[in-house]
Amino acid sequence: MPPTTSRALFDLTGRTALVTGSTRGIGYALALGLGQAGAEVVVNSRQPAAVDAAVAQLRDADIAARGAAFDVADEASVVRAFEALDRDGVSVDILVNNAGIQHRKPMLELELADWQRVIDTNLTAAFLVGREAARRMVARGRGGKIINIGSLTSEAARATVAPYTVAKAGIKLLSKSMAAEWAKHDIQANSIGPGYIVTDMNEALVKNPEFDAWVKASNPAQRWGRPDELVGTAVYLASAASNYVNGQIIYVDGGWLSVL
Ligand code: GCO
Repeated sequence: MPPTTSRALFDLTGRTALVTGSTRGIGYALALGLGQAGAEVVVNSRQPAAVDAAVAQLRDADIAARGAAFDVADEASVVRAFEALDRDGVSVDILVNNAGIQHRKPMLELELADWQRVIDTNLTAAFLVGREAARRMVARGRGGKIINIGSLTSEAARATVAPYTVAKAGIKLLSKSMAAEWAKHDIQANSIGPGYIVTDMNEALVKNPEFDAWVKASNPAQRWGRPDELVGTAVYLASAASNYVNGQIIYVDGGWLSVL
C-alpha cells in the first residue's frame, strides 16, 4: 500500500541502499543522505581500509552502515560481493551506481587502455552491479530502485574527456533500458545528472582560475555545486515518491543545461 502522508513518501526506513564509490565525494554524501532518510547503507570502494573508515564515520553519525569492498568493473568481484551480501541476509533495495573515474586527454593522444578503463568503470560497472541487484529485486518480488549517476556530459561533450562523456551518455540510456525491461517488476531506474560539483575528482579544475571562471559563467547559479545538493534528488528517486517515475534523468546543475 502507498504511504499515507506526503512526509512518509520520502521515508527510507527498512530499506537497504548500496552506493558504489561511496567512501568520499558525491558517493559518500549520497550514502549519508540516504542513511539520514532511514536507509541502512552499504558503503563500497575497492579499498577495504577506505570502506572501513567511511562506515565508521557514518556510524558516528548514527547511520546504520556496513561495508562491501569490491571492484565494480570486475564481474567476478561484483558477483562475489552480492553472494556475500546474500549470505549475510542483506537485500539491496536501492542501488546507486555512482563509482566513476576521470581521465582527461585529447583523443588523438588517448591510449586504448585508458579509454577502456573509463568505459569499464563508469558504464559497464553500472550494468554489472545493476544486473546483480535487479536479479535479486526480481526474485524477491518487492521491486527496487536504481539510480545511475550521469553528468552534464550525458547531454553534451567537453573536449579532452571523451571516454567519460561517452560513458555518461550511455548511463542516461542504460537507465531507460533498465526501465524498459524491469519496470514490470516494480523496479524504477533513473539517472541524476550533476553539474560541476566540488569533489576530489574536480580539484584541479576548481583550482584552475580559467576553468573556475568558465564554470561560474556557464550556469545561471554562477557557482559550483556541492555534493550534499544532490541528496534531495537521490532521496526522491530512492523513495516511494518516485514509484511512477522511470527512465528519467534529473539534472542538478544550477540551470546549466537550461540556458544558452
Ligand atoms: C570534467 C569534469 C566533469 C564533471 C561532471 C560535469 O573534466 O569536465 O570532471 O566531467 O565531473 O561530470 O557534469
